[in-house]
Amino acid sequence: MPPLGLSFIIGALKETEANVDVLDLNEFVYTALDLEDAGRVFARFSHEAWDPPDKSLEAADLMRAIRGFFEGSIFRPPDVIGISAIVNSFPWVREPIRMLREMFPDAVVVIGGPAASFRETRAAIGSGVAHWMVEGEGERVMKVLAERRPKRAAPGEYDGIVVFEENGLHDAMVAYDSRLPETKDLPIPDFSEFDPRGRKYKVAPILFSRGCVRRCTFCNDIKLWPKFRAHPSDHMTRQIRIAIERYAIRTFDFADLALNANPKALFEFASAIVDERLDIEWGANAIFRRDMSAEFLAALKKSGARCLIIGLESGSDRVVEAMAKGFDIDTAKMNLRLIKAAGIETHLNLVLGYPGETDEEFRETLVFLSENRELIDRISNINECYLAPGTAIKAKAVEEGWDEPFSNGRDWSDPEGKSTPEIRAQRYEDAMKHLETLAIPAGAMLPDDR
Ligand code: B12
Ligand code: SF4
Repeated sequence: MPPLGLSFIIGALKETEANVDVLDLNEFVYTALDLEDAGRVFARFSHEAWDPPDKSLEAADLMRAIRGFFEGSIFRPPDVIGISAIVNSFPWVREPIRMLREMFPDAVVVIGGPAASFRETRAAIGSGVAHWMVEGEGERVMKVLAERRPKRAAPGEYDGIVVFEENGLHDAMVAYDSRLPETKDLPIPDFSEFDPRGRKYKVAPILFSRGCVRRCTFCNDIKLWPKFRAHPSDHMTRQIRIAIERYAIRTFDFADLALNANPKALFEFASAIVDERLDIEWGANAIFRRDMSAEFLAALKKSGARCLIIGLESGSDRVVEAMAKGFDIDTAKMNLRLIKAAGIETHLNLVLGYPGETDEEFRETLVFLSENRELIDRISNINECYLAPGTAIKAKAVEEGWDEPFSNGRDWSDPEGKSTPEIRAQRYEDAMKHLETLAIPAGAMLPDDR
């Protein structure tokens, strides 16, 4: 799938005078690593694949290959270099950025994406890497930086964006868009630089809404998209038409955090897909909610819904309440029954070892899976609870002294010793065995599964 975030940025930059060139380092690295099946790496449960590159020969070889890739693909010195990085990949981007700065000392270097969006990861990236780190949505900020090309700016308002200096970051300014554009003013994501037709893309990412209406304690996605807003239906159907007509793609993965966060808007969009006879198939993340009706789900099915991926996280009412999930277990069961009855697959996410989760509460999750086996098609994600930067639970852990602000978020133990790294590893193993016994597939669906 071509990357959606970058495609939005490209769409925005193409509204300016800028000439835009795109290098897909992700794709290059997977090809250079000669992974037989790169897709399976994405499906891995462990973080190992993303651990910092060490000084091994493989890492040095890879960096040499990346330099060769830059030398063979950049034909005009860029004025501005934008890099998109997630938290997991920041250790991998420092060295390629150092190379780019050496090759193009006059260029303004900007990092955006989740890695630049949290104070903790900005500190980990450190000084001397980028001139700018951009928090959150980057369409308008990147337009301003590409048009004005400043290496620094005085803290405060700069051409409609907010810029500030951060303690410890010497030569990097932080910027964010304080007046996020209405969705109707956002560009249509531009996939043309990724040439989806020339490659073997079968599925396109698509986005109906930004943000979420819930505030789960372990979630940092809401920090990336603080304000919930849905795209107008005609914006969406136009995008779908482009994907069908230009790239012959009819299968879509919604990148929304919760596609049904605004059911009324989603009902209208689903109806527009049907009215315009778009004939597509799609999957999306969703939330459990009391007001999910059979009629609503029938409309989603008719518009091409294949699966809904929902964060159940736990089978215990106390634990989901502590997580501030915004539903109870009875609602989850009722929703699963209706979704299956509508002919839509149900995929669930689980979080094991939330702070304070007892053995008994963990067993409630296993019992939930057994009792509702027929209503569950897949467990998409199953993870030991990770204290991510920017989350309410991480802030609590730091305040109460059972985790460090810049820790890896994986080695913590709660104050009562109910959740420790060992207990979580054991729960993970037990849950995986349980899923195997129940013959519930675990792991995200891959393009080949479609
Ligand atoms: C869809 C999705 C995927 C899809 C991507 C499909 C595609 N081809 O686009 C798939 C399934 C492939 C995927 C894979 C992975 N994902 Co993912 N994914 C998402 C999800 C749900 C939405 C991303 C998205 O499309 N957003 C829509 C666009 C518009 O937003 P955006 O990408 O954030 O881009 C905006 C800003 O970040 C910013 N921006 C981005 N780049 C740049 C660059 C510059 C220069 C500037 C100025 C701004 C800027 O502007 C953009 C436009 O507003 C997010 C959750 C989330 N809240 O974002 C997780 C998320 C990004 N994924 C995550 C992870 C961990 C992964 C994997 C590592 C999983 C794994 N174990 O393999 C892989 C890594 C893939 C990779 N190599 O980068 C994490 C990253 C953790 C973090 N906090 O950084 C997230 C945040 C989910 C989470 N909370 O755990 N993912
Ligand atoms: S429902 Fe999902 S996206 Fe929304 S706050 Fe909770 S975990 Fe985050």
